[in-house]
Amino acid sequence: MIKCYSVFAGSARRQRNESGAPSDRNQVTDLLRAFGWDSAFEAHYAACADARDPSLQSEPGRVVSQHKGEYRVVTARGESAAEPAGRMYYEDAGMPAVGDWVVLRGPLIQSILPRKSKFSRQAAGTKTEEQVVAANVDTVFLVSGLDHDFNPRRIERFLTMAYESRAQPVLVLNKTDVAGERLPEFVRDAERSAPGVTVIATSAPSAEGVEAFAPYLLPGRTLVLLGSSGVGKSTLINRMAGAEIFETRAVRESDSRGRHTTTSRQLVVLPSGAIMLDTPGMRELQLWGGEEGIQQSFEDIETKARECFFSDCTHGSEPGCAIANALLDGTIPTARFENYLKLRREAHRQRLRVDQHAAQAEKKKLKQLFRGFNRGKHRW
Ligand SMILES: Nc1nc2c(ncn2[C@@H]2O[C@H](COP(=O)(O)OP(=O)(O)OP(=O)(O)O)[C@@H](O)[C@H]2O)c(=O)[nH]1
Ligand SMILES: [Mg+2]
Ligand SMILES: [Zn+2]
Repeated sequence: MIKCYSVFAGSARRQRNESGAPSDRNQVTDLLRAFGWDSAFEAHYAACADARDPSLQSEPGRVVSQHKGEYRVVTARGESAAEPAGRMYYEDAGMPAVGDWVVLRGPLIQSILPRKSKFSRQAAGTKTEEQVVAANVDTVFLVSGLDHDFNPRRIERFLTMAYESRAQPVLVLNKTDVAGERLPEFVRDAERSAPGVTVIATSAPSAEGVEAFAPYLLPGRTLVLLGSSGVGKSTLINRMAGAEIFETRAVRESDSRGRHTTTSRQLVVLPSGAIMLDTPGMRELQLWGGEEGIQQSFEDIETKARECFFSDCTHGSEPGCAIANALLDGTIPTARFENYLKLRREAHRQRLRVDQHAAQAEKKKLKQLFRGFNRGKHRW
């Protein structure tokens, strides 16, 4: 894969003097700014203990890629390898993710600066564990392919998680060239699954519709493309970059399934100055949190439910049920309402699991504290 940093890596090298220290503070700030550094992160960094102690020689950096525990970060010195400091593994604050601004001492990541947004999911496996897919993102593009991939229920799930992330969601319907006459139907279904959300329709190989990305491709803004494997995420980024920076591979013809061509998450700076994160395809996403996201992604349903005659209406056979009326006249598609209930149940169960997990961790911690105190009791 060809890297897109070359412009910045070069300027980073120019900024280094003999000792490897940045030579010009403004230039350095420019480099960090190219990766999205702003006054809010600067304030977070200035407030952290590491930064206040000059003897520690800490510096801020952004995680630009992560692959099987290997991190790459960009600091004022350019791009280099980094790894979390040992204590990060057993502290409860979580591990760095791509897009994070972190505090480094040498190659060791000491801490994560507060995030302005994070797109999370329940990690694969049985453990109750958060996986941050992308951090500090401004706009999340949720990409669907207008072939076998298109699924309004999946759009609703992704949208819920995008709202939960606090980034701005935009829907991308790619492969308009294969949609044929069904295009208006796809667009209508997508709009019903994502009320009020901007929908961009594109055909990546010919770059048709790709100009609609322009208002988002602003310098210093961080963008991410999410969607199933094979929907054309990397192809779209290549069109935006005007160069083949990411590898792409044909989907399986029988069912349009992708071949998981992109295998790691990576931030690149596009010629427009926007910072783009390509991600491996994700088909199934289990919620992490989600209760707030649901309120936003299903605002139409939540608003309608407030019109029911009874405030505790179960939307069954009660008289004056606004939801039942909306389902009957098709204002709210039945499958959408079912998905809303399903996601609410999933978010609720997930919260219970997280609470239980936190309670168990707290119990363990208290047990250790009591044991420690009892062991050292004779000394007090
Ligand atoms: N017909 C058509 N094919 C497209 C379009 N966009 C992408 N493709 C093709 O779809 C295949 C998969 O594209 P990729 O860009 O690799 O898909 P991806 O979403 O990055 O897939 P992963 O990296 O596996 O997650 C490639 O053969 C692309 O040429 C489109 O708009 N129309
Ligand atoms: Mg890809
Ligand atoms: Zn009701």
